[in-house]
Amino acid sequence: MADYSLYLVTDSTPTILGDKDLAHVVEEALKGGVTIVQYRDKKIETADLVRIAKKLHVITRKYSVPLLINDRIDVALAVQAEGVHIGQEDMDLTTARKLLGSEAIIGVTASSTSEALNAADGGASYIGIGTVYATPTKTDTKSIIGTAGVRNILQALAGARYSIPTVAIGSLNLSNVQRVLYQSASPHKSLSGVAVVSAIMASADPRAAASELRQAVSSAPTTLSPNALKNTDLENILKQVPGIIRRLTEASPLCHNMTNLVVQNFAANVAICIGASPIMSNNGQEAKDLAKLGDALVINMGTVTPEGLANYIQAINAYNEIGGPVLFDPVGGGATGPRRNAIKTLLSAGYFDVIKGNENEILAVLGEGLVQQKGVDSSGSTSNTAAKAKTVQRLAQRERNVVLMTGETDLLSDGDRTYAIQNGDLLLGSITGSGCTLGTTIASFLAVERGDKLLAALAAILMFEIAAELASQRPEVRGPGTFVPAFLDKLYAIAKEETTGWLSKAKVKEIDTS
Ligand code: 3NM
Repeated sequence: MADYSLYLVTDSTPTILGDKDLAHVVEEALKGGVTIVQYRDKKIETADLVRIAKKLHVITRKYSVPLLINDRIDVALAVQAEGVHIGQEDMDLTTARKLLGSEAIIGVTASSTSEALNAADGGASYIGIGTVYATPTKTDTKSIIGTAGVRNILQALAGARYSIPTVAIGSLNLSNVQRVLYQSASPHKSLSGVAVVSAIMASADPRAAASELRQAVSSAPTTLSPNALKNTDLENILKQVPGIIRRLTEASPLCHNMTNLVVQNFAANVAICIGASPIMSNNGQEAKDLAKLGDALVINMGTVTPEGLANYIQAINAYNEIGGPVLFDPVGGGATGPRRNAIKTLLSAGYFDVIKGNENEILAVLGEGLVQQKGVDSSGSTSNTAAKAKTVQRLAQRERNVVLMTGETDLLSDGDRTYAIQNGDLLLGSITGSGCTLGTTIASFLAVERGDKLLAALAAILMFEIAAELASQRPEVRGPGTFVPAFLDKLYAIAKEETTGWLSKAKVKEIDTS
């Protein structure tokens, strides 16, 4: 069977190929490690198509790599290419198979589960799944399906017991291939590879581009796993919380906050009190240097603007590139259209180790149906704990990360383990920034506990919420105004181990979501 791990689709348009020679680029890409080539040119005369296809076939044969022709069965026959790739609007699969024979590789494009199942049923050799993300290379794409859409298709194929190879396409490049492979994998079926156009064809050094991509697709993205060192016993999990706090105060990790105007000062104070070292920088250009320091990033979209969004993306890429933990707080995510779009943009721009938000925000991230949120605050819930737990688990499974839905009962899941936490104090709801600073706290914990991100988040939540309970009981606390300093004092006292025994107040319960 063909190796689909790095699938090159050619493009001869000047915006992508530039003044480079097509055959030379293809040969360089083969030297770099491309495993299959599709010759695609929608604009050229048939005679030229055949001439160039012949030339490319001489080259691909030298590297024992199959050459497929886009759309044109006649051209594939004329040059004796190994196969074709056909879209939903091209010649039907049955006719193509009849013309090319049983040995030929025939790939079919699918953007939905029904198209994919039909292709598999009809005897396609592989399925090209797309469009993953919008791409300037092909602007007439039917639907942008994201990693969640790819995953649905893989799940449907696995469910119907098809072992057909699959590749994904659409804006895939070195910065996102590992994440896309990881996030799109369903429990029983993963992508066989990735298909790219511009990531290789537009590169000044196609050989190096192909070689880096090949390396990326064939190595496991270890930094992305939400629970590489998974703890399953709740009692054992809770026992580890003080040790994590100690590691935090000893390491004093940098917590890079790209946060809203409202909470910057409060978030910096919370970070200092728990033992982290805050930096409040909304300038994406600084992110590469900050990411290199090796700690965590908070993306809090409380006061998002188009310029802010571009900065977030720069920072997410910088942290993703080196596996630095990133927490996403989609503040007010369901409040306006631009915020809902910002969520979509950010989800496709990179990987978040943890997504935290109130119920409306988490529903907005899930993106199933319109959630109308009033302002950024949490508002009356419409579902019970069991339903919320399922939502949180589903999103964690979809994004393959850790998701926290805050509320009177907090729900935390890595898609596998789901916990309900009933700590905290009502006064947290009467001050601004309690949710945002919880994000800062969790990110700081993620910086020192990377093996089990769910454990990191749980430890952070418990420290934060039990500190609030203890603070509210202080005699000097008479309301929100006096609560804030008492709360900071309690966080500080717990970090310094001046307050002990607090963990016995933890109210955590495992939820059976089956
Ligand atoms: N087919 P790039 S998207 C050729 O969705 C093609 O079927 C697509 O280009 C589909 O790797 C696409 O430069 C172009 O984003 C992909």
